[in-house]
Amino acid sequence: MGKTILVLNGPNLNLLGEREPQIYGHDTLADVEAMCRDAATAAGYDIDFRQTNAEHEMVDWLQQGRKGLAGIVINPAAFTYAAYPVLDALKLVDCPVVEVHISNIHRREAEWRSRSIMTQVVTGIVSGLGVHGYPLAVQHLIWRLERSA
Ligand code: CA2
Repeated sequence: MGKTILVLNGPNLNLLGEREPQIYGHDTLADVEAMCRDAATAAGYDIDFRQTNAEHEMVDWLQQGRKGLAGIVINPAAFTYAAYPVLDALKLVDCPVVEVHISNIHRREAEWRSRSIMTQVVTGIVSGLGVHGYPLAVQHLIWRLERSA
């Protein structure tokens, strides 16, 4: 198994830190990338960190990451709720996948936000721990790998 953890971010997360800080906090996506990188490099792993607003690009990245990755962390953002092509692509990967949401999607005002279609195929989910969920997910993937080695 490889030593790279792919961290994928869905639509609008490029604007993290600029809007709705009461829900998503003040950290930017660059801050999140640095947190993931710190968690990974401390254990000898690499991070490949990406964000896209395009569903086809997310599908392409998952297909490319089908084999050889240590793990995937994905915040599908609004793809969470209806992006079946992303769901199908997630089923193709051969590594553990952690779904991350910055907010607690189960206690949001809009009920539809709690219904993730991705949860049925991922290894696990972190939701509501703010941006700290990302490095925690990275650490978990490394912990699993080191334990099974
Ligand atoms: O809590 C999360 O991480 C979400 O996945 C964020 C998504 C939202 O659609 C999910 O329900 C929960 C994206 C939120 C919209 O994008 C923003 C980006 C920056 C600042 C505010 C909103």
